[in-house]
Amino acid sequence: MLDTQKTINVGERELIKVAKRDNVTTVWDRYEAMQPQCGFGQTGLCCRFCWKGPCRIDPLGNGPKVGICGATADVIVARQLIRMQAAGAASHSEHGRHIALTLLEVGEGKAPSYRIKDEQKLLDVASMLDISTDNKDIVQVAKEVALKTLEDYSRQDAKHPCNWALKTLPEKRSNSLIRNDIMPHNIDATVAGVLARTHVGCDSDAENIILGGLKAAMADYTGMSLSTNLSDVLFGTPNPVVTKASLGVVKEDAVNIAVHGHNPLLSEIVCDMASEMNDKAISAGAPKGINIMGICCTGNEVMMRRGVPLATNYLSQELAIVTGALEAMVVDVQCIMPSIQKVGESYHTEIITTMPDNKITGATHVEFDEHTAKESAKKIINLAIDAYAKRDKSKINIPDQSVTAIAGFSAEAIVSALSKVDKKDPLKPLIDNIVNGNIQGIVLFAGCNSTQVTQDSGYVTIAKELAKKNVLLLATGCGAGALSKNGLMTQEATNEYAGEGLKAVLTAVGEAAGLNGPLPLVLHMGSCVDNSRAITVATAIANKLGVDLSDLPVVASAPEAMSEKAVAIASWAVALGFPTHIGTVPQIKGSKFVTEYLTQTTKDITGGYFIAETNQSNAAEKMFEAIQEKRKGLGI
Ligand code: BF8
Ligand code: SF4
Repeated sequence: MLDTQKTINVGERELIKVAKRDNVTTVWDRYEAMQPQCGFGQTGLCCRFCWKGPCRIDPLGNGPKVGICGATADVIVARQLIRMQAAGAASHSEHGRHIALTLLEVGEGKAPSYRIKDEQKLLDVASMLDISTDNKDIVQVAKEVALKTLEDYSRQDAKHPCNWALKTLPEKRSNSLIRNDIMPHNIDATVAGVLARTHVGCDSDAENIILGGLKAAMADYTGMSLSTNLSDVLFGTPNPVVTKASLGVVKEDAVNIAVHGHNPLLSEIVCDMASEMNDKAISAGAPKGINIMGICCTGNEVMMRRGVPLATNYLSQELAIVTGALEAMVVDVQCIMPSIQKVGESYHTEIITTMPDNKITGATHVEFDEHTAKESAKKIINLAIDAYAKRDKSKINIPDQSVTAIAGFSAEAIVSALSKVDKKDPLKPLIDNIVNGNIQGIVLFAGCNSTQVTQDSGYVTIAKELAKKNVLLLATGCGAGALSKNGLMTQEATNEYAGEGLKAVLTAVGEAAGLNGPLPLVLHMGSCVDNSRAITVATAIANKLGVDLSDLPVVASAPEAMSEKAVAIASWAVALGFPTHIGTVPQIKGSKFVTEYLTQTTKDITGGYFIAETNQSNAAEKMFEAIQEKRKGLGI
């Protein structure tokens, strides 16, 4: 595999060479060692759900067409798919539960490291959840909001939808989800239900299984929606901020600490303590003090709220260590390659795990606890300062990259920018420009990187093509990472790549918002759980027009999807009615029924459907066609 096939990012390509020099194995080396990958696994036709198996279905030859228990290819494929959706939902919802429980502790005065940073947001959330705030102090409101949120994890009345799903979607969409039995009543019960129904000898109707998976995906939506909003309450609602992205953000003369993972509960406090302990790092010989940077979604969280630079996204996380100047990589949960410990050992980097249920053998574990968050953060920073002295100067290779990135586009920030154009009716300029065609539609880029795709190429290629066709671009997760570190979250990118209509709108709004130029070409909406921010915007537009989400010229794209969480997100995008592109080969191709159901049949049920397309230009074309179809439906 050529380095040019590994990533499009030039700085990262240099570091891949350095890794080779230093005898460090990276994700791409392990990918090559794994070839050829098993065709049964790739198509979803291998079942290991009981110890009579593994059972392999032979799709072409004369081999078995059913498993030992009699499960068909359709059932085997569908069951595995929905377990992925449930795992994604569990991951996002555990994150959400952690935030909700912390808010409860703040409401009960038990978490001194945290406070309510955005009181207005808390009041807005309370009102959305029908909690009266009259004559209540803000701490009491926090407690009630947390308790009402936690009902979504404990409700037993299957007829009562989750509060956070019901209240954040247009009524038409909620009703259709309820009608099709894909509206969850309880996140935990929905996830457990998927595990139960996919046990050997249970649900053996592929369609029924798929619908169960869409419900799990909606549980995922519920978990991320509450995560995003309650994180805003605790840590502030993001506003546009100018910062940097790419591995060029590592500083040779600073104690470099990367926060990696997903949960802002830890990274926020590390950032707070870093400013307090900066002088200590200077005294330890690092003239620039402490330099915090982010990786993956925790990186997106602190980038959005604090302007902390983003070092990189998923696939190149090991390369941050290969710079030879990273003192510590502090990780919490999700998307942390187990390999980083081994890479860290080749340099001086401390890998610090923090969560009791996410440890890495050999790494230093500093247990994080909401009650003693500051003490843990202090310990972590001290470890990093100590590591600075252990650097091997001959191993330092920091890419010479300085890429500006404008981030921080929460739904509130977008509405606020639009309100500078029309104070009374902020959504009007956006809707008017969609109607008049200056903006043809909206695409939300989300999801990961995968060894299946040259890193970041899917995002960058498709974004440029759709921008030319006047599609408004939003991004989250590693998609936001890709688009920021490759220079598309800048005003220059708008001038260079946006079609005339889109450029005119981004310029008008940017100028009105005092940016001295256009909004960036791609609006960074945050981490993966922040995908709910785009739904907030879409719901506001749908409600204003009196239509459903599925009527809007809005598409989703996950060109480099890899994780179970991404499967869950893409699936709820389909459940909400959006044509949803995936650019990696999903492990469902062994079942024609499942493939057709997800790419065609769901269109009649939810209005949404998957567009599976690995060719990036074709994908852009197909998404644009989907946008045109929706425009036609609206008569515009
Ligand atoms: O939650 S995009 S690789 S980092 S799963 Fe992971 Fe995928 Fe990145 Fe964020 Ni999302
Ligand atoms: Fe085989 Fe059925 Fe067991 Fe799966 S559940 S391993 S198909 S016997």
